[in-house]
Amino acid sequence: MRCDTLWHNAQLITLDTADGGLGEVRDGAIAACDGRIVHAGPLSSLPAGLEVANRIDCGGRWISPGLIDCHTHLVYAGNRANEFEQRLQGVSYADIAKAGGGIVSTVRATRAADDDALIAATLPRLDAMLAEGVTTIEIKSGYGLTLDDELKQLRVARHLGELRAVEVAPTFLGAHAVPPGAEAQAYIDQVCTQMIPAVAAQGLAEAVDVFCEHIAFSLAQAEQVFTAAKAYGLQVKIHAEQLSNQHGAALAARFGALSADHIEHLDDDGIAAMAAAGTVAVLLPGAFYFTRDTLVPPIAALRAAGVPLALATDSNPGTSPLTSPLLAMNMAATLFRMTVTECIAGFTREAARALGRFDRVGRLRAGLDCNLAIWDIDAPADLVYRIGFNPLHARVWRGQ
Ligand code: DI6
Ligand code: FE
Repeated sequence: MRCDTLWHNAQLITLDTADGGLGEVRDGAIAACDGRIVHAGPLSSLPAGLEVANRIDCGGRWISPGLIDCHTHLVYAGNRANEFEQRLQGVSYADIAKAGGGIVSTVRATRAADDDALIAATLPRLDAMLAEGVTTIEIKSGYGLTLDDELKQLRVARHLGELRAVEVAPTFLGAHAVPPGAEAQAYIDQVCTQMIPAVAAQGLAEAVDVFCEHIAFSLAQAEQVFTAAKAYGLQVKIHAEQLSNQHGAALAARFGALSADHIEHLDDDGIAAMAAAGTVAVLLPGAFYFTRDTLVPPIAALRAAGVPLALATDSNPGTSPLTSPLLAMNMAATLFRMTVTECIAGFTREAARALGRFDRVGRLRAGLDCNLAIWDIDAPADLVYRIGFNPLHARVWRGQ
């Protein structure tokens, strides 16, 4: 057997364990062939007679799977620093939204930008993610809110994956906000009868998301969106129970959703429904922090029920202008009391699960894509413990 590259003299965080742990391996090695892992484990168990084209001595550094950010709104124009300043004066996020600011102000800027301008605006954010070891990123539309502008955002998301060595998982979030001048139900009808069919026909998204909230769309409207998405063979996910309990997570579970995200206001019935359906909980500590939320998601109950816990940045201009998965891990530990293992798994194995990619990325295991983050750290906990420090030594995407 031959392999293209062997990374050796490394310590591994494989996340490939039955008990949900980190799967640490001392004196480990990873071998890759044609972009896939062919061996991940102790150097001593490397297949005998392996021919290696390229050997990389990692100097004792730690290797984890490349990080996966499973919930971002990365593609948009403009920024909302002005609203941030208003909020410092005491104006609430909901009040800003009711006054025509909030999401709608980003919609104006995003509609005015062409593909090139959107790419130029987004690349620095994407590069910040890559600099911290991200190798797979979900990107939602939702700042266009017309068919053409939503397609534009999704096209840009796809193009970003061609410009950089990263896999983009595109999600259609037409049901993010009611566009200015529109009526919610008429707009949702348009999302379901025109936008979802067009997005599906062009293959521009693999999933459909909906913001189910009193300032956005109702439970019945979310159900309508899910029904349309399923009819076109798209997966579903939801922004649920962020500001209030609309029972969106239970609805998502009923539709076999990939994930229910935010879920600060989730109740016991919602937890039971998610556990029964295997719906991943995507926790977004950046939004919790930035909006100064005080209701922590029910982590202990989710954990007890066996709901998979993923983490993401929710990178967006309004509630989480965050492009650092490492900082999100620290926030999850500090604000949500998640363990180091949960934080690292949340940005790797569990994030892969939330993107329907559990069998392809997120662990160091033979057969999976060779996506690696190589870290200058003394122990895995350093990734979660430090604030504002980036110990990434190297990043590998599909073996390169
Ligand atoms: N929930 C959020 O926190 C973001 N979107 C959503 O559905 C906010 C997006 C924004 O304010 O621009
Ligand atoms: Fe979001």
